[in-house]
Formats: sequence, structure tokens, C-alpha cells
Amino acid sequence: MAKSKPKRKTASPAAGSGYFTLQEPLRFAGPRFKPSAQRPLGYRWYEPDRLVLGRRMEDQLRFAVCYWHSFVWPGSDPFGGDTFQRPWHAAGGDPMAQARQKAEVAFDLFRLLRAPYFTFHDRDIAPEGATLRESNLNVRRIGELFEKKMAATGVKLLWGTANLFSNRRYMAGAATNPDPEVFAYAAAQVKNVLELTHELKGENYVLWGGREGYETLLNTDLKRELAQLGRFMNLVVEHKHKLGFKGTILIEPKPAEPTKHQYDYDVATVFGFLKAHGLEKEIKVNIEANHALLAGHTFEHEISLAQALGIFGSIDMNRGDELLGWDTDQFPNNLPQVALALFHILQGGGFTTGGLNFDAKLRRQSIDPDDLVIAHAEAMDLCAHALLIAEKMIADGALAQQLRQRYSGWDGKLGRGILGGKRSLADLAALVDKESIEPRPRSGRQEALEALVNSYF
Ligand code: XLS
Ligand code: CA
Ligand code: CA
Repeated sequence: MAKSKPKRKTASPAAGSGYFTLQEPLRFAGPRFKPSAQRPLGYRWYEPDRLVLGRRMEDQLRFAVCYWHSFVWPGSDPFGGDTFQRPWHAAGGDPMAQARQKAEVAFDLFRLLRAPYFTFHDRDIAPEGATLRESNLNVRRIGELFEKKMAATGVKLLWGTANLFSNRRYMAGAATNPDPEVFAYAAAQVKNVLELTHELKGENYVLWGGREGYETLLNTDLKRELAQLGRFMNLVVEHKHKLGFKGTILIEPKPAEPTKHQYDYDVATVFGFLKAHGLEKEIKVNIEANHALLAGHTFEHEISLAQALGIFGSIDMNRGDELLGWDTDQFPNNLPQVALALFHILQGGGFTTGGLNFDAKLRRQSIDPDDLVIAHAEAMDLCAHALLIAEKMIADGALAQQLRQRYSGWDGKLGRGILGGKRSLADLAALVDKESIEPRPRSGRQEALEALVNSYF
């Protein structure tokens, strides 16, 4: 029998998983359309082809749905277990068959939302085997399934990452573990996922510090652990170049949780670390809204600082809770906060390889499969709405104008002379004396600027 040409598309892009009520992908229905209480759901603001500052809305926002919160987390908290009861978590099932079922539902959600990207950890997508070889193979098998599904649906991979924190072997960290065998094991795991990310044409590879931190200095050699972490990052970068992976390597800062002190505390700390290890041109940051809050910063502070330092990469969009001190990873729903974050991102030129990943999870009482659709759709709509407001802030130009004016002295003779290194401390002292300089304080106009921002809503 003659061999037929292998078919590229194994699944019809329109084939649903049957897990959600919605059958057809969400469409733009316009701002008058009522939110999700009224079915069928439609986007009020998310209009992928609409041009926003010269780029399609879809290309400005580069939405990604994350695998872990939506398809792996069962709704457990420290006081109770599985509330979601996803069918692929049923006891006694074949773990690889369950992983395939999970992938079917995941790609169905991406399709229904029209989400252009997704993100995953190796352990999210495939079960851990008896050996690392087996685990890696499981990951690669699901990777093959992804390749087919990505070709069939057009969904792309924003980033892949390795879970170096759940298994008990990592309880004292991965790269920063006191045992070099754990370091080696973590390296082997990262190699596998980095290669898979490369093969799936992923646009970035993320390293979140997981358990890279400490609980007590009584059992921790900080100096050694930081050196180990620096070595690990260098190994990842070397391997990236060996592979010819053109994506960006990203570190995701977080100040605490799971460890009391995480080494990748915030953007400033990560930048210092990168400089110390000669990596500031190689690695950028993936900034998460909730982590910024936990570090005592605003999201836009972390974004602007990363831009100022030249290491802005991507964002994990979510929301923390003002009353809780931990990483609640809620879906974003605060329009002004998101608009300001997007304003800073757009002002810095927008995303390159990065995107907007919803590292966000349902509340554990949101147990209907449709809650996954609603939460993501509403979050995408909110971000699209926020993007349009950010566009107004930029197009109007008043905010940029006042900033230029506020610092205009630095474009003049004195400012340029100082920054150009042409004026010594003694020169400046002589100048103030000779010209009887007496600076005139000017208003920072914060309230006026805040009102101006509100006028864009
Ligand atoms: C955990 C982190 C994690 C990373 C990916 O707090 O947000 O989910 O985004 O490893
Ligand atoms: Ca995150
Ligand atoms: Ca988080």
C-alpha cells in the first residue's frame, strides 16, 4: 500500500472538547454588549484587528493563557483539597491519557478565547515518571501533541519553563541547593524544556526562582548559593546559544513565597545579580503584578525600572489582594491599575518577544468549567479596554509633555554639562557662587496629574 502523505492538521480548529458550554470562539460584540452575566459572551473591547498606536490590538497585547492555574491546580488551599474535580484529575486514570485530555481542553479554551499564546511548566503538561529520563520523555510526547495542535489552531507558545520547586528533591532549592546533584538534576530538566520550547518556536524561556531562597541563615551559605545561581543562569544562556534559540531568557522576580526570602526579590535585585554575573545583556525580566505588590512596589514601578535598566521583557498579568500578604494570583479587574501598567509598557515601545500572560487563577468556589472561559474573557476585555485608555494617554501627549517640561533643564547647557562629565564638584560650587544660583522650587502637580489621568477614563 502506498504511503499517504502525513497530514499536517490532525485536529480541526473548530473541534470542541465538550468541556465548556461555549462552542464557537468569542467575537467582538462592541462596548454596548453587556458583560458575561448575559450569554452568549462576546468581547466588548477586545478587537484583535483594531489598530492601536500602529499595531494590531492582538499584537500589542500578546495574550497568553497559563496552563498551571487553569488546568493543573485543583482548587486546593491549606485547609481543603480539590474543589474543581477536573476529569483529568480523576483517581486511577492513566496519567498520560489524562495529560492528553487536559491538552484537548486547554487548546479548546485557547480557541474559544482566541488567545494567541499559552505558557506551561514541564510538570503541568505531563506526569512525572520513575526516572528523569521517563519524565522528560513524557514531556516530549505531550510536546509532540502540542506541535500538532499549534499547527492546527495557530496558537503559539509565549514561553516554557521547568518546575524546579514542587518535588521534594527541590525542598532546599534547585540551583541553590546544598547538594550539587540537585543542581545537576535541575540542569537536566531545564535542558529538556528549553529544547522543547525552542522546537515549539517559543518566544521566551522563563526562570522563576521557585525555592531559590532560604528559610534561615543558620543553615544557609548565602555567598555560595548566589554563586551557584549565577553559574546556573550562565549554563542556561550558554545552552540557549548552542541551540540557536532566538527567544529571550527571562527571570521572574518575587520577594517571598515559598521561601521566606527569595533571591530574585524584585527588578532592582535581579539587575544587580545579572550585572554581577555578566548577564545583563542576556537575561531580561518577566514582571508579575502580584509579585510587585508583595515586594512593596507598584506594578508600574517594576515595569518602568526594568525599562530604565534595559531589561524589560514580559509580564504576568494578575492582581493581588490588598488585605492579604500572599500571592493570590487573581484575575485583573482594576481598570486604572491595568491602564497605567499598559501606558508604561506602550511608552517604552511595547512588547518585543514578551507578552501578557494571565498567571491568574479562579477562586476555589468558581467550580464551573465555564468559569475558566468567563474569567479569561473578562480579563482580556479589561486589558483591551485598558489598552485603549493607555492609547489615549499617549496620543494626547499631555503626560509626556509635562514630563519633558519638568526635566527640560537637563537638556540645557548646565544639565548636559553635568551629565556629560564636564563639570567637577568644584566647578559646580564655583558656578553657584559666581552666578548666585538660588533654585526656585516648582510644583510637582501630583493632584493635577492624577486628575488628568482620570480624565482619560
Ligand atoms: C509563582 C510564579 C510562577 C511563575 C512560573 O509565584 O508566578 O507561576 O510564573 O514558574
Ligand atoms: Ca508568575
Ligand atoms: Ca504569582
